[in-house]
Amino acid sequence: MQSLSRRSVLKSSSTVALCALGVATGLGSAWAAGKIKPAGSAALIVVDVQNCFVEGGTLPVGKGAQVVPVINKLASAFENIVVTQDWHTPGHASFATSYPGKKPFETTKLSYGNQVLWPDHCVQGTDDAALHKDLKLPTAQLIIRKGFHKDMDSYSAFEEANHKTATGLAGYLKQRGIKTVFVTGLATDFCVAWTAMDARKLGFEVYVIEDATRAIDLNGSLAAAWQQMAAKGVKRIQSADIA
Ligand code: VGL
Ligand code: ZN
Repeated sequence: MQSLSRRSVLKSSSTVALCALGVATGLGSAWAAGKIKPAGSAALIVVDVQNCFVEGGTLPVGKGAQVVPVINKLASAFENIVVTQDWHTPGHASFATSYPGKKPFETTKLSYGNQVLWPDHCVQGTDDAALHKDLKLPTAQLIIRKGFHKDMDSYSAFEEANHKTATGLAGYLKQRGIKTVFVTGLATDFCVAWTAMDARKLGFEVYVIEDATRAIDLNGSLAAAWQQMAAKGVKRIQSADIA
């Protein structure tokens, strides 16, 4: 009898220790007792929630529109919000139609490395490239457009695919005293992941809010993206973790 109750005490104290470890290291949100309250030095980045990436668009991400109410709700927790738009020229280098014989979702080699070839999407000024009509972010302060150089793609909101050409977003955030970014939007495994990883590289603390994203998941790209993000110190949380 006595040893039984002793064992149950031991068991419960080890659970407490695990919880404390989870909070201390920021490992996963499951252990976190408290919620995260974004500070004045935090920004919500809303990536590419555009008609092109939802049902009826030219490059629809499965269930893409489901991020809209999640992001609208998150917005009230942030003083600072930045929105991005994928904004390609007609005949863009990332379009399969720019290469005779190539089909969408095949790849090609460009000067800066491998390029996935996409259906024509998010062409500048088209309704397809407009922000989703139900996205309600009246307090957002900046809309940054990317992928507008005809010969180069830009998944990341910070730098284009050559890893040299800056979009200016890092300078903007740093001049405004932003230290932490929370990344949401479409697609988890492309523009969200590249934006999050570049933000780490540029010295920001970075969270990706998983249920405020949806993925394309091309040949295992989603699992690979989470792995690469974790390796770079990007923290994976859920919208319920935000106070
Ligand atoms: C994206 C593929 C091509 C994205 C943009 O927003 O994730 N993916 N262009
Ligand atoms: Zn694109």
